[in-house]
Formats: sequence, structure tokens, C-alpha cells
Amino acid sequence: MSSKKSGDWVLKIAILGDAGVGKTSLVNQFVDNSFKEDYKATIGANILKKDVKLPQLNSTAKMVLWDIAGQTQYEKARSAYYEGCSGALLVYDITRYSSFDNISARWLSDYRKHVKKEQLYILVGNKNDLEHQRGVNNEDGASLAEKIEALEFIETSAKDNINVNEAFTKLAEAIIKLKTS
Ligand code: G3D
Ligand code: MG
Repeated sequence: MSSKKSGDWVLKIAILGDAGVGKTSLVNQFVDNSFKEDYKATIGANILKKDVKLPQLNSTAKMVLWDIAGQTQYEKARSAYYEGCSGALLVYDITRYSSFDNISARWLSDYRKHVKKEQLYILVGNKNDLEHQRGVNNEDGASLAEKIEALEFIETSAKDNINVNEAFTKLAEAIIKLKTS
């Protein structure tokens, strides 16, 4: 086991998923601990950085979060987004089944097309504060995560700040564990 010291890790993470699933809200909640109801649609990519403590690994990592806009007109810019990418959050909206379908059909295939090395990503079902509007079961999320060999499956609420830190931290930990094993 290598003895990495604080700050040794810089992880570029792509945040992927259909427009409206809550990518920008998740990233802002994680970085700012705030939730704004009025975010404008992201243009291109928003890049945010956050240093995270990883007590389990006795380490810290600088996460460089690429919040990618889902609009098709930016399709051609995607190879730049994926360059040097250490991992991804694949995000769907638990109230919108089509966003769940598109994880495999669109986002994972896009990621695989561009990232040829390790395939390190977690599956995130966001908006779990909207239980009464749920359209995707927790079990369906878990079985998709297994099928696509995601490192983790987690349901979050960017609105209520549920499991947001956990999602990003688990991804960072899993990536570093694999790279040091
Ligand atoms: P995107 O970056 O994936 O396109 P956004 O998604 O972060 O812009 O969020 C899209 C909409 O979903 C926003 O609402 C936002 O407030 C809402 N949203 C994001 N995360 C959650 C969540 O966890 N729970 C709930 N209830 N809503 C969430 P508007 O109305 O601004 O379009
Ligand atoms: Mg956005």
C-alpha cells in the first residue's frame, strides 16, 4: 500500500446525465452547500473544484468537477470533457424513467466511447425527496448499477442535501483505492 500524503490526488470527474436530472444542483450543493431554485441551463461545461478529506484512506483529493451540459449541440466538445477523466457520476432523476433509460443508452456508451482506460463511475438516482413522484424503484437502480459494473449506487437529493457528500466522496475513495491497490 503506498503512503500518499494530502493533496497528492487530483481527480477529474465528469458529471453526466440528461438535462434537468440535477447535475448542476448536485455539484453546487457539494461545493457550496447551497441549493438554488433558479439555476440557468448550463452552457458548455461548468468546472468546479473541491478538496475532499478521505479519512478512510488517510488522504485528501482535489476533485475537479466537470458539469457538462446535456444539450446535443455540445456533442462535439465531449472528447475534451473526457480527456484525462478519472471517473464519472452517472445521474438520473428518480421521477423520470427516460432519464434512467438514457444512462445505458446514452451516457454510459458516450463515456465508454471516450474513456478507454479504467471505467470508474457511480450511479446516482437524484431527487429522492420526490418520493410521491417516484418512477424508478430503488431496486431497479441497484440492479442497473450491478449490470453496468458501477462502483456504487446511491440515491440523493440535491435539494435536501441527502447523500450528496457521500456520493462524491465514495467515488473519490473508490478511484483512489483502485489506483493504489
Ligand atoms: P441539470 O444540471 O442536470 O440540467 P439542474 O439539472 O441542476 O439544473 O436541475 C434541474 C431542475 O431540477 C431544477 O429545477 C432544480 O431545482 C431541480 N432539482 C435538482 N435536484 C433536485 C432534487 O434533488 N430535488 C428536487 N425536488 N429538485 C431538484 P427548475 O425548476 O429550476 O428547473
Ligand atoms: Mg446543469
